[in-house]
Amino acid sequence: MPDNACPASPFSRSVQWDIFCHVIDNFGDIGVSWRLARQLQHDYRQTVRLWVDDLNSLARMAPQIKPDLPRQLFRNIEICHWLSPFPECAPGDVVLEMFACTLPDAYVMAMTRKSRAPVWINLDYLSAEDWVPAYHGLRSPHPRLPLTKTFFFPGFVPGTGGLLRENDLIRRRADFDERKAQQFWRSIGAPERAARECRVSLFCYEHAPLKELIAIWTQSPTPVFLIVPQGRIADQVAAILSARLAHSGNVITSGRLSVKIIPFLEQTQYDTLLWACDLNFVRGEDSFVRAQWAGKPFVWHIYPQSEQAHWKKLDAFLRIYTKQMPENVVYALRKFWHGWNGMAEIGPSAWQDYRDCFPVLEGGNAAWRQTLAAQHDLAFNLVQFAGNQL
Ligand code: TRH
Repeated sequence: MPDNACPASPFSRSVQWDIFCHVIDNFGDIGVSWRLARQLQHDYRQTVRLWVDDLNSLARMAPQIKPDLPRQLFRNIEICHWLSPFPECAPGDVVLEMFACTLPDAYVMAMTRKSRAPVWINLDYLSAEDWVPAYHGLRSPHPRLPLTKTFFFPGFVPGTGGLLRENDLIRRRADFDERKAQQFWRSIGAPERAARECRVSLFCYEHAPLKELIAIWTQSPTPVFLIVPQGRIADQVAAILSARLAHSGNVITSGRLSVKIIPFLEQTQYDTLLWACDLNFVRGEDSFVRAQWAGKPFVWHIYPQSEQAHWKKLDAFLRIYTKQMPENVVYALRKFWHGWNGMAEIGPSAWQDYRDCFPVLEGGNAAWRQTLAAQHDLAFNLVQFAGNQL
């Protein structure tokens, strides 16, 4: 609970939240839902029920969860398998539909029967585009029923819903020192760092120019140690290097490049990986935000959209993120990010120029993180908004 919580504030009350998550693909929908559920419960003491239609995806990042149970309590969150037909249940005080998933009809009807209509929020995808503040908070009355939905847009600038950031995140990140990093490397069976090694985490989509970058790294003047969580990308990396197996534990070496495939980590552990590496390749939404809190140089592989709409989104983010950075750094960073996202060629000079910027980038990232941390976080904004309506 924030320090400024007083008895009349929205933060002094615990209300019941129902979060609905429909897993479309990948891990982003459930990744954001699970992180938000944990923070609402832990930092704001809200009562949280999370409805998920694919518990296997959740179990990948929280292995204690049993995908075959219709209901279970974990970390004080009630996790329910969202099945059809939807079971009869009393709706919560706040109903959060993640990324415009369609709520079950029976549940919406039950919402209308409550003596006080629940606060109904749609949490949308993250974007750095200029239109976001104007759309954040817009209300949409239901065409037939006495219910109103509010659109919440996460974002990077004031006037948006903000970003997920646990109350203790900045402190825990600051406390993460070399000793903790070494402990982490031991815990995942990674070797000690070699001199001048660049340690890189890799999480991206299959269409990334992996082959090109692997060829560059193989010939790199300094060693590159790549860590890849198990999955399709690990298989692809192993195939490019003609290694037969992409087991977790494998270390594959080719020229100056070594690759270690690790198990898909628990969500909290994934943060630690981002803190410990020198460079993080991230994607989608949640890992992208976590890389910004980690503060290390990062490369975003944006989720692809039709007609290359995502390129505009990528440039919108680059504009605000690099605003205070020196021109040569902006140039090198844009060139590399564009290359990684298929907007330009990616060659050895793009890598080397980008790599040379790391010392300056660490400073730029710290300043960027400070700007973001000066704003309220997404869970705070949601609790405040919902509490003020109830
Ligand atoms: O998996 P994603 O590509 O998710 C995407 C995006 O959210 C996209 O915007 C959305 O439209 C699409 O899904 C449906 O990338 P993202 O958002 O980074 O989510 C990955 C989650 O997986 C994140 O919460 C971190 C977590 N993770 C782990 O817990 N352990 C791991 O080892 C790894 C690699 C990731």
